[in-house]
Amino acid sequence: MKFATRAIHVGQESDPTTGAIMTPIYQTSTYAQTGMGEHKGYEYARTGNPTRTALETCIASLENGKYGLAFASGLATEHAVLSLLSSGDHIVSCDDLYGGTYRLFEQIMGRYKVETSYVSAASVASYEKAIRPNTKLIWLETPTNPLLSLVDIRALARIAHRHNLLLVVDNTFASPYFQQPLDLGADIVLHSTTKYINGHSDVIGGAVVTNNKTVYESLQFFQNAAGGVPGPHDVWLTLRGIKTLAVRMRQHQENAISVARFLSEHARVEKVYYPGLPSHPDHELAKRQMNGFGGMVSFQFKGTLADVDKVVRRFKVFTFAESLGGVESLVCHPASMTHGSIPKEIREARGLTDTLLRLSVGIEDIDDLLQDLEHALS
Ligand code: P1T
Repeated sequence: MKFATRAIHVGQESDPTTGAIMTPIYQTSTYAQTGMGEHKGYEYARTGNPTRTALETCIASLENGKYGLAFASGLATEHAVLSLLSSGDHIVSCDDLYGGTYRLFEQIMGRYKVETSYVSAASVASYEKAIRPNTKLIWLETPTNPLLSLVDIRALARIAHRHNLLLVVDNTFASPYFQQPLDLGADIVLHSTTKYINGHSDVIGGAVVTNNKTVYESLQFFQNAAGGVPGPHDVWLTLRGIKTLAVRMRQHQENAISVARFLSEHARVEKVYYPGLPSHPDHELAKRQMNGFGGMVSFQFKGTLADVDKVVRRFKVFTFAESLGGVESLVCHPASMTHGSIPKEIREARGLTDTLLRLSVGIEDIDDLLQDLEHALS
């Protein structure tokens, strides 16, 4: 089955009891058991829930993976993956990544003596150079949040495996529609399903997919032992959203291309970051390793922080808010919002300046989006 069909049907067969087309919301904390050790596959809802199983099966299929697990948020998913490490281990990651991930690495994992080195996001060689005897993971986002750099997943997978490391890819920005990292050699792919996978800005969630049985069993153990699971209603909303992932992603991309072109020609825009633009340094790589370029566009505004504040107040269709990947367009100021937990000097050294704005281009009519941008930037 092709992607769009799998998004609608995998894990979501009609209910065997009633024939209901939609996966029921199994709003239960526990399940009747017929005798000691005898039950219908479910004992307690932290350990498993059929609505959650449907989502886990569907996301695994969309990532071309064998095993999927859902969590209560993207960060809870990351925390689960980090539970594969022990005190004294080391991570090599990219220097452009979601601020919350950086905070988790530094302020939580750091306390457990797990150290992270951050290297230039797009440079394959820099990851290998940073590997130490105690390195266990290479962890990357591609495209990165918020500067939309790419790294060659296939090349990094070769490096990771040569050094006996696991390669983890946060695929939130591309979504499985535009990129399947497991096919390129990654060991673990994760998502904030809060974003494109759910797509309607009404759920916080996360998921991880792998083909590695040992990794899966460790993550499943952690899911139950630490308990950061999503509730059945959130999971059901995510399943409802995932059915339209293919059609939404196509429209996000179509609108994002128009927005990126518009911004590239605008007098008050210093620089546009969008992998679909031929001028993007990773455009050729994007064409090779992705099936599309996605719906996120960032840009440097020509002006001061005070000017940027005026711009964000003028939007009428775009909403000034954190997050991304919903049907509605959002504009975000990473320095004060999503990446505020990264110290200013580190942020700026990475190119994440005070005049950077990030757009999550929605699926509204493109004429309205361009008119809104024109008005806000004027
Ligand atoms: O918010 P949560 O579902 O916990 O997901 C965290 C997360 C993980 N990975 C990436 C690439 C992300 O962008 C995020 C969350 N990001 C935002 C809230 C944002 O506006 O960038």
